[in-house]
Amino acid sequence: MSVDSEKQERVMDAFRRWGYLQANLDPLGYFAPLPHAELDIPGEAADAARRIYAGSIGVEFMHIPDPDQRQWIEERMESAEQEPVDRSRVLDQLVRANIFEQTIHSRYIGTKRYSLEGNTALIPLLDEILNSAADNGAEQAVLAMSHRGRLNVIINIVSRPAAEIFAGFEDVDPRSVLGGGDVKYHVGATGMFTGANGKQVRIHLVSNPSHLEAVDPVALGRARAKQTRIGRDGKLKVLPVLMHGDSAFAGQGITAETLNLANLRGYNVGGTVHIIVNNLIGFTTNPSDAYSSRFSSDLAKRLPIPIFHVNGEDADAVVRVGRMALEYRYEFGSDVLVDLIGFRRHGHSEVDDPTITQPILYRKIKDHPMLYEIYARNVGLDPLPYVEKFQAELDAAEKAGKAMLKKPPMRQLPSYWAPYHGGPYNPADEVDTGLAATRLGEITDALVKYPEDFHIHPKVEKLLEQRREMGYGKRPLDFGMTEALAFGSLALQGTPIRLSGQDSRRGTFNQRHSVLIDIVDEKEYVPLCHLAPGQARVEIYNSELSEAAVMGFEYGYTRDFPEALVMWEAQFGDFANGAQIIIDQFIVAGEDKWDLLTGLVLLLPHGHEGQGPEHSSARIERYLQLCARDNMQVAQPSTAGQYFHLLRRQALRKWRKPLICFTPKSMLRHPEALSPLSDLERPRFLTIIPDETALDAKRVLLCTGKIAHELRMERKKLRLTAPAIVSLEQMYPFPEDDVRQVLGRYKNASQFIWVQEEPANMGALSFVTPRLKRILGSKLRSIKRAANSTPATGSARAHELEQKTLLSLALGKQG
Ligand SMILES: Cc1ncc(C[n+]2csc(CCOP(=O)(O)OP(=O)(O)O)c2C)c(N)n1
Repeated sequence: MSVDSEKQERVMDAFRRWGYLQANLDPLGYFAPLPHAELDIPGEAADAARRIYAGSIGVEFMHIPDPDQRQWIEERMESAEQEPVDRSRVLDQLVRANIFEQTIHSRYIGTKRYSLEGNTALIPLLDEILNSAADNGAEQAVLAMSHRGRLNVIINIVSRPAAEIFAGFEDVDPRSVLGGGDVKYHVGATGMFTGANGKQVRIHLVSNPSHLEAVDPVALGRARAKQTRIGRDGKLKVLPVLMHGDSAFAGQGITAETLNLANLRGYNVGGTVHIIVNNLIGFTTNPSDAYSSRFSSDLAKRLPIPIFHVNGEDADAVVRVGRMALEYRYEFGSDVLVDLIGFRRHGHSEVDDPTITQPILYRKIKDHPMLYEIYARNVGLDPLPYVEKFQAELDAAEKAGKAMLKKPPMRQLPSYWAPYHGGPYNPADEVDTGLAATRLGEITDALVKYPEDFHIHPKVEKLLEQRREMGYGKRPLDFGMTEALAFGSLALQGTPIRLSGQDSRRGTFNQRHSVLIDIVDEKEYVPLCHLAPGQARVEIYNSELSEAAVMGFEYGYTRDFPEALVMWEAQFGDFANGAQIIIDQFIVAGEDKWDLLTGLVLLLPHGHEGQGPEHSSARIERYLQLCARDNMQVAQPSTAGQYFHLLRRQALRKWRKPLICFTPKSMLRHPEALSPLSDLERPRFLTIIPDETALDAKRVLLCTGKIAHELRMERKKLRLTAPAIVSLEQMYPFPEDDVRQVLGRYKNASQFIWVQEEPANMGALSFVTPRLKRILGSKLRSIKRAANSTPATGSARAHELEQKTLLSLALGKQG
């Protein structure tokens, strides 16, 4: 290399590294060029580099360690030949984006729509991304976004008829959604995008709640499920695109959790295209109060991915970035981020006055022309014919929308949902879940087998030997074994299994051992994947250490894999509240809000065992408070056999409802909770287990979970034959008929006592009390810990004392 070209290369390198800091990134001048000593270079070479790296595009990529990836960006950015842009198409889209907003603005004054104006280049950006995706083999795209510009995207990208949006504004059919439904800028939509190349991509815009960014992992879970269904080319054919707000992206922790999923084997989706629809404001808050770094996107630098900042008013540059971003995703299977920088023309919503908090900015914005006008002038096209054509389309759509008696759903569910239904519980949905002993023996053979040259850990070898005995009825079965038998039998019946959670492969409590690790070379062997040819897939993953993103991902997965048994497992149930938004906004309410079902299972270890306030309670009370209209199932199987039936029931019934399953910790292998093989042969899960040994008792103790076992042990220790101890295994839907029938068998009983180890303001007490009173009237009492602000004491000895008191209160004074 000559001295000159070496110097030129050094200059170029400085701009590759820092050029984005001086790029002309936003239409209203918020990002003043940041002085940078290394860029303070005079001369032609510097000017040329400046044009490339400090124009309307500023790209951050020098933090990417892989030289091939950096070089790819350099070549694309520095190439002398710019690929052509179809300016007529871009103008048409800008017109459509702008005129749609203006039309709604003028016809429905004072109605919220969360206008895209100021960032309408999002439409040509998405158009280019999807067009290029189709060129690269994409057949479907899963899109997620919040309120801003959503209606615009639904019309212009998802291609829903505008009449449907007008019908939403007219609120044509309020009775159909009384008490349910959702606002129009939250519901999802499906449609067919057609690119300039004539190719089509099926679009799924995911339904989402107000809670910003919560939909991110859900969309990725959906993409992963779709990709898995397709198989080998799945990642090619299904593209995930996540759109973020600038304040939300910087502020919401779930964005960090979601980014961290990118390269994990259980969650990879072949690269996500992220777009920050950046208007440099969040409601009334300026960026200086919303993020601690220069760019909202800075969080994304945790990944080795390129970040393209682009001035939203240079539509040609936006389109170019869209193409580069998409092709990068396909070239490297990597995430990529586009920071589309514009402004917000109106207040946060259209009923909000932004001049109160940003008076100078909004004086500037008031006189700022529409982007389509700027673009038409710059490229020398007359916008009028485009405007007139679209306006005529909208006028017709408005009439059609007003004429609609009922707002049509903006989406079609894929055909794989056809066999499943939600709605109220119907006993006719029940199916038998038991299996013959011979079949269980066959499955056991496959579960305990591993290759001959596999060096097994001696402890695991012993465990497998015990499991073999269990599977042949030579010793009672524990939870680890019945779970394996449930998974194995379902996989053999064609139900795919997916379980993820922290340390789920081995199991937090050393109980699962779904993956065997060779002690010589750490190779993995998963017996559940080698049961028989033609079996369904079994996937069990250790997740990242997050609750919200992983649970959201699994919820999303269920949305596109209804025939699979999909489970998210908490390390301890106490930690699930890190995902409270996913629980409240998606799992619990999705059916009522969006008519969308899920069969997701939450496995939540629960039980007071002296491990302190954060390792005791999965908060049964909270789930029960969220139950209404048969929206989900809440169960606590007290034996290994019950757990087997519950899991199989969830997969085999066609009723798709979330299952909140409280699972044991110390009881996983406890003799009291073990089951004989015959328990797996009986037909079904029992919603309530009677105490056959004490049918004459005068007092009946009713409980759920571990305390029933402890009471039984204590009763045995005290050599008592009463009281009766009945275990409620399913709390919701409350099995009133079964409870009535079981309790009715205790003819001599004059006292029924709900016994729980949780404090009075927690556990199932406040849920079961009115329901049991309906059956028992004034004969109902309760025994529990005193109400408290924390679920459990931090002292193991205090716990023991409390537990003893509970037991003796419940068992004392036999009447
Ligand atoms: C988790 C959450 N917290 C608070 C809100 C209330 N909220 C709605 S929009 C908004 C501002 C969003 O700003 P930004 O992410 O920049 O998107 P923009 O509206 O500017 O497009 C806030 C705080 C919310 N919807 N979700």
